[in-house]
Amino acid sequence: QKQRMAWWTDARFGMFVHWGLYSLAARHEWVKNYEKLNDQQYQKYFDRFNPDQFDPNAWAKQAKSAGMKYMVLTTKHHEGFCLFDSKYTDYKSTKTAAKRDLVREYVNACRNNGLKVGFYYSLLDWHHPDYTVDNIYPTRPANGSDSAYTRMNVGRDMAKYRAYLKNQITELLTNYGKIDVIWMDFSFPNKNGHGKGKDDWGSIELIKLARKLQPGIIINNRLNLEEYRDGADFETPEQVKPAELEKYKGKLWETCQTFSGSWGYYRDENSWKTHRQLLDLLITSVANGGNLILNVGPTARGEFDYRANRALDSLAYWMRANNKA
Ligand code: FUL
Repeated sequence: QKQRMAWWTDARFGMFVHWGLYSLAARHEWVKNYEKLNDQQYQKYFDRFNPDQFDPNAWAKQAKSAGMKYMVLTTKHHEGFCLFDSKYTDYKSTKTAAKRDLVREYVNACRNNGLKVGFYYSLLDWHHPDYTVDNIYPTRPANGSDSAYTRMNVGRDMAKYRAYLKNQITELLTNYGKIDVIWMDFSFPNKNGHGKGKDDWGSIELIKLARKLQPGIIINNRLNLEEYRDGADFETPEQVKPAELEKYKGKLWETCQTFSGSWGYYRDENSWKTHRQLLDLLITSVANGGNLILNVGPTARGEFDYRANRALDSLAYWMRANNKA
């Protein structure tokens, strides 16, 4: 493990990219859940997905000049939409006006710019017909009663959904060459008996599969295993304040952080961290022996928002100013 983690520990700084149909709504990647939208109401984002400004090379260049050494892109987020050409669904970018495998272009852009390649993949899926309705499903029963859940779940089959997970992880880790990081998201406690855990995902098998297909791959800890070290490589403290990072000292960890509150593009969110705060996060992470993965939520058209570009430019400026090598 130590050897496998060497480049990652050395890298210290990466870029997360949350991009999907929710970018069209421009008000949070959980919009389907927060606004309890059904598939039909959400369909308009699929119908209008047409990222005419998508240029992963520009993303990678921005990451690189800000001093980042790797990128992790949402190949599929909770909404279920795939940015890659999967054989197992039509809910994918190749079936939209984009008509392209966006993951492939992203992978090439990372490699061309000397960045390590990471895939985020959501275990949750608010679109797949076999995925059972649970306590964070967007259109769950209002009264939360067991019988209402049972009624909604007629015809849904998690065993089939688990096969889908395996098939897609296989595609992602077979069709795109060497993949450096896989970030599977996420587990949550079985609240009211309607939550999902490691047996629902088939976590142990997924980790084994990933290791078999990509022996050098680095895996995060969100598969709800008893012991995250049973196959997972690093902890993922999310949105923690710099002052709290000290408690992770001595572990392998990567804190994931947003510029503002949401991960997906949120046009009207005004809680952006200052450039000074971002720098503080980076320095504090490194000082406590961890990594920082800073997130960008590109717009529906595929560009970085001007505020994201300005923040990345400020980091790039600091990197250049302090690079005495
Ligand atoms: C969370 C997700 O629910 C968020 O949308 C985001 O992907 C973050 C990195 O992980 O658990």
